[in-house]
Amino acid sequence: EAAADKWNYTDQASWSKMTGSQCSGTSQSPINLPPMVEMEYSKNLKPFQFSGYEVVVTDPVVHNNGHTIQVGFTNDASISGGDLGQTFKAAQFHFHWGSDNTKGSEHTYNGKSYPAELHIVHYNTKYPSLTEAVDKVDGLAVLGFFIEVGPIHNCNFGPVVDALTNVQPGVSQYSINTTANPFKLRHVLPMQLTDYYRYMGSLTTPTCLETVKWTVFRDLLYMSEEQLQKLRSVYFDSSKTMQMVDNWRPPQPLNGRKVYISFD
Ligand code: 1SD
Ligand code: ZN
Repeated sequence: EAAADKWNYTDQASWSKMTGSQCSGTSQSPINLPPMVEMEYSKNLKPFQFSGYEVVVTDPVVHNNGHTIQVGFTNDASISGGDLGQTFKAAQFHFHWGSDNTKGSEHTYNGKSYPAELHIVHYNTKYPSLTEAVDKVDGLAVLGFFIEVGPIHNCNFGPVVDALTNVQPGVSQYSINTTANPFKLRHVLPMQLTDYYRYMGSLTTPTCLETVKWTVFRDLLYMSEEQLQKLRSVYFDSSKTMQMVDNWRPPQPLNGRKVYISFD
């Protein structure tokens, strides 16, 4: 792999020394979402239009990239509305999680961490690909969802979580059989999608490019303790010395940025 991929979560101080890094910039992600009174209601933050989210995901591939578990697919799914200005196409989704339930999310709410966070990475359709869009100021829109531990198995995450035993490093790509395990992007998301937080930020991984319009939803997702344990049972690399846990970056300074809310 390219040198740019050689970073880890235990030495985050060195992220800013990487070539082309913006990791010590002033509009970094994640952030702590401040208490309600410190956020600003915006009437422009209308509901999103989710297109292609209701179809059965085609050719889903679960990939251990050494930093996270990422799921790619070939069907078209996109978002517009939500004051994005343009249409953004879904490229992949992935997770960040902790070694225990007290931590794991990247964003926090009023100082509170959740056991995990789901990110759906979208790129502006004015660019031909995620790679082209990633360094453009209006390139990316990431949707973030807090994942809380719940009492029951979330069957909507079943196909992905059950694939985890097959994506240990070395066997890094695993295709989900959608005949046996069909799933839809919409079903992975919470029912209610009208209430969200919005701010301008960055990728949460090197090189932390400040090209992301962030949306974090108010409604939580749930996974069972067993499902969270399955995430924690993946290894970072083929030496299998470190379980893939705590692959989250802590909140970064707001530096005067405003956080807007779609509800009041
Ligand atoms: O961590 C992911 C990274 O794996 C990659 O998907 C990148 C987009 O190219 O996005 C970041 S994040 O900011 O969505 N965490
Ligand atoms: Zn992420």
